Amino acid sequence: MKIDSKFLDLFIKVTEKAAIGASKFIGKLDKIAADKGAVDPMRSELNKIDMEGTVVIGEGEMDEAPMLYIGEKLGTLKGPKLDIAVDPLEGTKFTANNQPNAFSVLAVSNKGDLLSAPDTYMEKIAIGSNLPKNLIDIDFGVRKNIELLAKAKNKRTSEITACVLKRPRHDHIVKELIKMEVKINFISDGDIAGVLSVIGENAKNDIYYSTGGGPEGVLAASALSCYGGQIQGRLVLDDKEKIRAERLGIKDFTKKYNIDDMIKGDVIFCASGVTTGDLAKGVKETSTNYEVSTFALHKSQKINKTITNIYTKWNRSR
Ligand code: VTB
Repeated sequence: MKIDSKFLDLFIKVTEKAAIGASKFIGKLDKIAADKGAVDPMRSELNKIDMEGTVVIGEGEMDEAPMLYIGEKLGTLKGPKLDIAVDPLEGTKFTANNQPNAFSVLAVSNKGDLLSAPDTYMEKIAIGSNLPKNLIDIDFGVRKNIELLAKAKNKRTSEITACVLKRPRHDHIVKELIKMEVKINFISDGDIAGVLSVIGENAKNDIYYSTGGGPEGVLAASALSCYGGQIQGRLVLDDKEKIRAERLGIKDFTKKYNIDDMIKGDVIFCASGVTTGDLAKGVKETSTNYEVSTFALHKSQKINKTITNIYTKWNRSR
């Protein structure tokens, strides 16, 4: 079932408002305030939409009951049943420190079509479009995956570029990549943009290879699925996290999720820039306006656009 095309612009407005909210905290060295700056407008904008929305990926789980918790109902409750994954501010650190690549992001599917991933780590490997289905596999290990990818892309392994989240937990991956003379592009944070760097004609990277957040994995998968890209993810769960995962309906803790396991049908993806980055320009503030750019995808409608809108600031003197 397709999501009605009228929803795309409504969801773009949601991430736009969240990005503007967060932009007020750029360079203020306060991650928590920046996040809240995005969460409040995102939530109130989502609640204006005629839908029966449910948060499947959000700011936390029910027992903590933050705003936009997993299970929270959103919208006017007059309309289709939609599942919503949100990351009101991907890159709280980037925003607080006035660094590139912070954005507000969400993904929307019909009910039941998005994996509800707990806020735990997820091993992730991702590649772009026009490659054989299920070409690579986490369990193959770095060497085999790079060899398979190079062969499928008709390149030498030394011509492959890999994006890696810079963390000590990835030292073994980096060691193997260096041995194979793979070019590495490190990112310090923000692996939604990292995963999405494998898509497009002039993709910056051939593969993303790291362990980051589970929710970020599903959000990135939403965009990848609009391009025919591929991702495989496996949750990394300790005993406490297994209990949380179980509450979200996850039974097989070692399951490797391919893209079709994370995103089952139609999907909308919107990312509005807070600071300028690979996906969208940052919010530009003037004395009267906010100019905000959004990268938006709607799978069934084959929509892939970057749109810039201007919001007039509320005039307090009136
Ligand atoms: C990951 C990644 C995110 O934070 O969750 C990371 O998916 C946290 O990793 O994109 P560490 O615990 O190793 O710091 C981000 O980079 C930003 O939210």
